[in-house]
Amino acid sequence: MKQIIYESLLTKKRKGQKSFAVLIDPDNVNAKRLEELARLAVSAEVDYLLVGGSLVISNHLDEVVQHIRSHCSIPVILFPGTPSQVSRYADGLLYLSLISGRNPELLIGQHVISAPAVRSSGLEIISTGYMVIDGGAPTTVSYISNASPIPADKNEIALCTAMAGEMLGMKLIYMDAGSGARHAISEEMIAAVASHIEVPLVVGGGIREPEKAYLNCKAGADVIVVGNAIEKDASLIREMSAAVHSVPLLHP
Ligand code: 1GP
Repeated sequence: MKQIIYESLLTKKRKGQKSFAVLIDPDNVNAKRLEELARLAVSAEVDYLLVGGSLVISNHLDEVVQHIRSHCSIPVILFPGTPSQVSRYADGLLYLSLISGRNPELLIGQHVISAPAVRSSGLEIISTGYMVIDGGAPTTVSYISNASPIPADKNEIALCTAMAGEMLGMKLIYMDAGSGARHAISEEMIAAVASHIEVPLVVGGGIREPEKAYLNCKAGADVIVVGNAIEKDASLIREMSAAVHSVPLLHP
């Protein structure tokens, strides 16, 4: 199975090169908006476009992905909230297992049901240990998942969870405070997790300021995901991307 996106993440991680991803919720975009986002993302040198949400109500995922693809060549990675959110027009798919929760359906149950469709999609599948961290208010993901998030100050739980995910073979750890979280994940927790794993670390949820994106990268995040703040103000794409890419390389 092709591993183009993942190989590029590993290469960047070795160099300490950080990536910026914009999250697009198919429910909140139309063709005009997608064109604007694609244009801004290209000029800001955004690394990845994530498409998905915990509750996709609309039924136009294929259309959304095709529309993005026709306007830019930034890799499109699906971030599915439900097993039905698969589009063969994307480049890759985060195959999420909610390792911070204790809901067997989201750990393995839905994967069993969707496995044949996911495999036959031909997408690059990236096995991802998904960890929801308390962001100060119930978010859609915590409600839908029916699983408690990791408390925001329990760094040791977060790092043990991430270590377990990595040892179980997950290729990526995604720490998420949930879309629109009141409080983004602390740099202390990010640093604790990053120093105990070797796979790339994705961080998202409630990041509103470029400064916070920068500090998260300095703490050890490899990929920063921003959705809500950009939905409100698309011009933030440029500043966020610049902040993430301004982190000095390990071996320039
Ligand atoms: C949510 O990590 C993403 O799953 C992004 O969160 O929408 O709050 O930026 P925001």
